[in-house]
Amino acid sequence: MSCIFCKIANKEIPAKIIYEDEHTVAFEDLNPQAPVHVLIIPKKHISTPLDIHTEDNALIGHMYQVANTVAKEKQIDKRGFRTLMNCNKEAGQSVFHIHLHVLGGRVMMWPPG
Ligand code: DGP
Repeated sequence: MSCIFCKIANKEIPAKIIYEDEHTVAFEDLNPQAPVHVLIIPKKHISTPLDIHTEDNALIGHMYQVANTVAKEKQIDKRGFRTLMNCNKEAGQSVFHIHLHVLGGRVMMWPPG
């Protein structure tokens, strides 16, 4: 398995893990785009958002609950934060294991560009 985020989930390569449970891992982004930039991944390998199927509905909902936990822990919940998942090349997906970005700690621009 050559997927870098599977390796992080399996502790084969290091990451600053800030939350973990049976189904997900949350860790600091290596190249942060905001004062808070955390990635939430499922332990299950899913390549892109297009590969999310009905059986994953609870897992994806759970990832958003984890995002809320992370936002509260990082104290950006009341100020506001952005969650996003890029899909394929034109959206900027560079790691093909789905990940929910949690960004905060500064004003977010819109449109995102
Ligand atoms: P995306 O462009 O949506 O696929 O986001 C991928 C993010 O993953 C990007 O913000 C940088 C981050 N990233 C890539 N490789 C690593 C890594 O090995 N460790 C950590 N912590 N983050 C990584």
